[in-house]
Amino acid sequence: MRKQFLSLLLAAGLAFPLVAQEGYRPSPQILEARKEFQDNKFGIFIHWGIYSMLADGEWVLNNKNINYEEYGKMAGGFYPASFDAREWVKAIKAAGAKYICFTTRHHDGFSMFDSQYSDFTITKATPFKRDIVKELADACHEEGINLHFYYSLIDWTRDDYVPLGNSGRGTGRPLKGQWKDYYAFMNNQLHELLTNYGEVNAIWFDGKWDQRDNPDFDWGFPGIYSRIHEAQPGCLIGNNHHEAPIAGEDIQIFERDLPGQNTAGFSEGQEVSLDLPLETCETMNGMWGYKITDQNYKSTKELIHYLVKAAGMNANLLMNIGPQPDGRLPQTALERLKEMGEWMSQYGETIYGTRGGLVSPHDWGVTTQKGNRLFVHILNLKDKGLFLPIEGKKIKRAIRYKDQAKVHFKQEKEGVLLLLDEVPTDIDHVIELQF
Ligand code: FHN
Repeated sequence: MRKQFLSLLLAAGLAFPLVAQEGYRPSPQILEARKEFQDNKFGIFIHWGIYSMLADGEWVLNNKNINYEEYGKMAGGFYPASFDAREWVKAIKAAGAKYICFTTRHHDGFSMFDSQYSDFTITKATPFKRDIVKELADACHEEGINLHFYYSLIDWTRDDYVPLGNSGRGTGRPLKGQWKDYYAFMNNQLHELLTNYGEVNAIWFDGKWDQRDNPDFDWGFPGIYSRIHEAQPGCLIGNNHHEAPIAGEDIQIFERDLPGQNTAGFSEGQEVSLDLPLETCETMNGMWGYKITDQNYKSTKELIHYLVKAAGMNANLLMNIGPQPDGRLPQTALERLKEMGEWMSQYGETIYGTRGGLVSPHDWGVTTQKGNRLFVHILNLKDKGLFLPIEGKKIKRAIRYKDQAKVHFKQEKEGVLLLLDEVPTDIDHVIELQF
């Protein structure tokens, strides 16, 4: 099945083998973790930090050229009294998501965990003092939700962030430090994250793209990656660098676009991996971090379509929420989670554990597949008939997934014509074909 899907991608000019991974042999444990990750299909991204107090997104320090010392003082007022990790995790689990990716430290350099390598942390610099990552990790482990840690490569406040790029230039921090110190700092913090919080299923790096002014800069990823695997051999590694994954990376990440698309401009020239799990990340509204004026939430239908399309393109969806400074998830986000959960409780079987299906994505929708079951997700069809170019496979049975009603079909050499009783109007009209 995978072969067929890949050949369709190739035919569409979408997928290529990646040479940058040459020589890398993932361990059996990593291969198993990759499979579990792909089976999980749906995760929730959480961008949260002290920037939520300014309610203008996670880039506010850079965008407003705020002085780094003044920005740092905000930590003294960060007291998210309503934060309840269990409530978050329960709402996310009820949505059908199988993992959470949390920003342990974003570009502002503030650590949402207790770290002996920085004073700019939730436990030392705020009156709240509670280790948010610890509470979230414990809640995830209790609820059986996988845990991924976002970790920024960029730092807009430290003086030893040497690969200085286009961002963070207006924060006024002195640049007098040395790269070796920053590198050691990152490795030390990653070690803390991987040894103090139980099982971590993935580390999600971000920010390599900031080195544009310094294209030959060497981040020393092989060293970072091998230390991660020393600490947790089954921990997956993803790096949102908008380039082909390099040796040691397990997930190919697409930002604000489905694999093979480039509407957001982050995926230019990015070839879709044939070998690696794919993940696409997107915001529920418009911004990653909390922005008070951004009420531009996608509808539940749009979110479900995004998830289904990602699955049909063999990718996971990592859907973002930006919590409020009081520690609550925004009400609209909670409503979307609830409605997605209702849909997933009915249709989850057609998403979890599947891979991109035999029929490549079309305007009308996508297909997902599990063994000899092909799920045809009709998202946008104005007719009662749908032709599927399935050749060389005998269809034994066609049913409407929601009520198991028989669907009439005609099978010819060139493909199968599904004859529906009516023009589909559901969010996702799923037909199951059994071979
Ligand atoms: O700069 C970040 C941004 O704030 C956010 O974290 C996203 C998530 O994919 N990644 C970066 C932009 O590529």
